[in-house]
Amino acid sequence: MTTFKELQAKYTPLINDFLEKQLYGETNDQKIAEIMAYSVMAGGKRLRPLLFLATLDSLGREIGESELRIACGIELIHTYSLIHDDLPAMDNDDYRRGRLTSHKKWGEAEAILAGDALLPLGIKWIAQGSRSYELAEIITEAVGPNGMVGGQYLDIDSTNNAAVANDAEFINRMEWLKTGCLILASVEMATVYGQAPSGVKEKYLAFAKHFGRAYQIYDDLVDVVESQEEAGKATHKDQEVGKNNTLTMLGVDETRNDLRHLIKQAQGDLTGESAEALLGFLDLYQKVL
Ligand code: GRG
Repeated sequence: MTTFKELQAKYTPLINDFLEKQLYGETNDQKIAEIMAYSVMAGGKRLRPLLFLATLDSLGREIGESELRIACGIELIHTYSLIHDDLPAMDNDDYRRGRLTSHKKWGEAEAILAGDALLPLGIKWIAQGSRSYELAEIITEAVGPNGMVGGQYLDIDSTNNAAVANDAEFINRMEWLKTGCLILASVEMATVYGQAPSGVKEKYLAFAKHFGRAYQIYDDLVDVVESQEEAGKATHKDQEVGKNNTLTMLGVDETRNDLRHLIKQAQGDLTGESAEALLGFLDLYQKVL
């Protein structure tokens, strides 16, 4: 059985090679390909494509060119969301993945267009790799108004709205839509593509829901832990810009407790499954506990 570390070591370079080669190979205008590749090839963790591949591996399925194409399609869609999230009209960030954000490097219109180009290309790769209407439906639902875009809208809409600062139900929903839906879709597409039996599929989806919920609060905790290490104090940029999230609602200690609880639940979800590679994703969270 493959461990998470083995899977990561084997597939991260394959994902990176595929992304770079196909982005330039399938785009007629090499300048827009360069703008897209600037963000795609900036050293992301490839978490969502690896989740897709780890699920297939845990289901005992082979991984070849088609599976890699689907996995990379997910990464294109994720990268589009990061480029747009960083824009002045949204989070207005200057740096992402250790380099200038797309709009800082290329200009705002160029960054919008690079994101606009990555979204349909990602959907095309998933459709080409899977030849499945069901996968196309899962991914488009996950990133549309009932998923990631819906969550981003709630986030923007609730910024500086103190009335929701302690509304746990609202904050859970917003974070789930913004971050969890695409993570769940990455696993769900693999269970459909890999033809998991329904009892098995349910366990994998339960895992993905707990893992995906945990990922957003982990991401916020990383900021705090890193700023504590750097500046010796607990600060969080979201507090400064009026954002509402689990961390601003509960504080560091309770958020950590939530994360510990979610990890336990995710481990329990896969009881009885040989899913070592998937369970290994939970080790990521140790960094902030
Ligand atoms: C603009 C439609 C639209 C949506 C944006 C993904 C997102 C929604 C916003 C990004 C802001 C953010 C921190 C969201 C939480 C999701 C998240 C943790 C993104 C970062 O993903 P990682 O950690 O990053 O996988 P890398 O760079 O490793 O891919």
